[in-house]
Amino acid sequence: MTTSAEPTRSLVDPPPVAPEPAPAGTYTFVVVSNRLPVDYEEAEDGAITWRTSPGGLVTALEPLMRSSHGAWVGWPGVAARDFEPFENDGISLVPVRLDEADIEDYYEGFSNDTLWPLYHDVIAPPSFHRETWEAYITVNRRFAAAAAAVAAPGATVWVHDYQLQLVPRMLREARPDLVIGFFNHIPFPPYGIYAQLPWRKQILHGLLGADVIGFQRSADAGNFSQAVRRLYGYPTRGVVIDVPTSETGQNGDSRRVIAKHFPISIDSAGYEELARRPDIQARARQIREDLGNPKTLMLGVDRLDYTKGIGHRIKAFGELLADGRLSVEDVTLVQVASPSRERVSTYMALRDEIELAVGRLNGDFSTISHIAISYHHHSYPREEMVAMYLAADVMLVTALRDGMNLVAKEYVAARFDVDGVLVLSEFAGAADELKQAILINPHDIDGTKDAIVRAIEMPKRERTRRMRSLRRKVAENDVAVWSASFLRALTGGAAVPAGIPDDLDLALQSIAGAENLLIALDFDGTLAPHVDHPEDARAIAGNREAVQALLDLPGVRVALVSGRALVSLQHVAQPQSSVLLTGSHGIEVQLDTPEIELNLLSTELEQLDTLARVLESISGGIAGTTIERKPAGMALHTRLATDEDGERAERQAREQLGDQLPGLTVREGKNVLEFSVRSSTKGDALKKLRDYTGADRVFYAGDDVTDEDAFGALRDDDLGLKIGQGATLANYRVRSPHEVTQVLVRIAELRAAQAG
Ligand code: GDG
Repeated sequence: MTTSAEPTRSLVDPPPVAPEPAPAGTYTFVVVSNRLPVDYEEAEDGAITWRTSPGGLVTALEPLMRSSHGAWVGWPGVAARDFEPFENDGISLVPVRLDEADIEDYYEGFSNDTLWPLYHDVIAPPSFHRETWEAYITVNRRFAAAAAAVAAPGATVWVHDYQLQLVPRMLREARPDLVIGFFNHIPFPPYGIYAQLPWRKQILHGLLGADVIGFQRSADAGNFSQAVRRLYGYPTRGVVIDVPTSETGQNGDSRRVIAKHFPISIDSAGYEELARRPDIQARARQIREDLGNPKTLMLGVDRLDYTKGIGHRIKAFGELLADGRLSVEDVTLVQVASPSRERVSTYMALRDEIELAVGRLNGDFSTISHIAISYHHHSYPREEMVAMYLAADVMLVTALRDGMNLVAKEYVAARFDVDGVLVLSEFAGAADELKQAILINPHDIDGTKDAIVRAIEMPKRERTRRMRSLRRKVAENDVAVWSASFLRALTGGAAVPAGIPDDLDLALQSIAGAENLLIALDFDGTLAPHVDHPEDARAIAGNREAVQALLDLPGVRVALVSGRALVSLQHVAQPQSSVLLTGSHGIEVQLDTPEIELNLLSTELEQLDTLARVLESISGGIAGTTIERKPAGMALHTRLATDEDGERAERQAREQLGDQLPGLTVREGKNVLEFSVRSSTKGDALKKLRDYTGADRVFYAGDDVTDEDAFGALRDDDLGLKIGQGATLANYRVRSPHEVTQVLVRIAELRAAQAG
């Protein structure tokens, strides 16, 4: 998140009398960041004005803030002043005081002179000072205390960025009831670099106080998990880290922490809306005209920061002019370098270095009528930025290391004309998503020069094709999608304790007494841990015995309810012969007979034939696509095809089948499109099983979203058990397949005891 002064402000007059803020401890959603999203101004007569800074984060969180009784905790941007909590633009703001010394040591010192360079792969040498570390602890404690004071019982608190990495742990210690999320806006470095930090264990400990730790790229999350393994030895599996709850780790209890990538984005519709404004388009034309209508206008927009590779960009451009591959008559580079961290000495030196390079280059190449680099050490209103994006034929993002780089996404969002070329460093997080940009290694000056020439010469058709694909990515993954997915992981992600909770045990005592009891169980993730290769899944040790104990009891039936095809389910589960089976989300059933029932109608069989014919012909004509037969449908796989071919195959399949078989059910997955002639859910499977067994009460356990259909089909007397995290309709939850086995054993014991 940018901490530089945001230049555009919409003026918001303070209400004559500040509205009463809600009393402390009542906010159910709290955001904590170094800077509040407002700037302070004091008129000569002492009147205070707050102007909102319209960053992407505010846009994303504003609706939630309003609807969920939210508060924002942060520094209001003016030193050594106490402000009472106040409301601005409908958001409750809770100011945290920073004195001059705090700004020097915690912000400019530890945050921006130690963590920032260290986390950006030591592009500049980090300083390590014990006094600034102490200040970092003190200020983090102040932020944690402020958040703890305003959060309601059980509230969700979302802490942002590298300045506040100790806050999650401090908050958890003060308020174990809270659900705590943390998002790191900048990269997390590889272990070899992170390990240089003298306080490396303390920072990890601080972060691990959160339930969900978000990063920009999966590589950042991987670096973090590796640091946790190396420095603490905690077990990690994929995105899950098991953190012992006791200091010694000896009582075996642990909290589950998620460390995962959630790539941040922008308010893409907002940028497009600005770009479509006639006045802004007119301004874009004006900008080109004022620059002498160059054939190609190139643009760089960055905070003046050594991570952004501004010097590398200027060097590449200068060499192209010197080589005669580009001419100042044809090409102009506009470079906006917005002022940033101007009191930190590295930044002062950088400014001198960049301005020397710009001056030298202009001296060497500019003519009276054509300037090589139009350089601006200012901030501009957002409207002006969008006009520049529209005016620029080529956008240069040459960061040496960047968490995401929002400028790249803003350029794409603004280009509603589906034109313009983005040259993007592979060291910016945005490169993970924006693959249709021209990706460069900015350290490779020759490669960068070639990329610039290629961008300038790119034919219109290729520009359009690439920009269309970039625009789809940015439109589909905007900042609202980002915040929603983080918060979903967070609120569904509060740690699930190990063992059988007391309320579940009570419910088990009740259900064990049913006259006819149906125990219906999902397999993957419920009886068997999830594995990389589905064919390797096996139920955990002890599960078979637990199921057998249930099967031995009168009045109990056990069923497996799976999304797998039945053949595959039989292979991995190897169930006892009296276990009832349903597969393919209820399309296949096997109830006390060796035969699998499919029950397809003759019209459905005909549809299946048509489906096969259409998909075979599409797949036969497009390389890298394959088809898979399913019991009541077919899947078109595009994983091995190029993006373009995959999209074409899926489009053709949808179009042709939409015409020929309009009633078909379509499910879209990652690189797979699945068509079924019969739509069925695990809820349908459960109804079938209930009818067949005549059960008066049902126990259902599952871990997946598809199990929600089964939970939805349960009656008041039944018992739904969700395994793991995530939103659910089930009324009880346990942590893992180990607990499911314990639960099955417990039901068998209780029922045997009740019968005896
Ligand atoms: C950090 C991470 C991550 C810049 N100059 C002006 C101006 N800006 C706006 C841009 C953009 C924002 O500032 C800069 O965002 P970036 O993502 O490019 O970079 P950082 O400031 O370093 O941000 C970064 C980000 O956090 C979010 O997580 O992407 O990697 O380093 O929105 O448009 N805006 C206006 N005038 C300017 O002169 N109005």
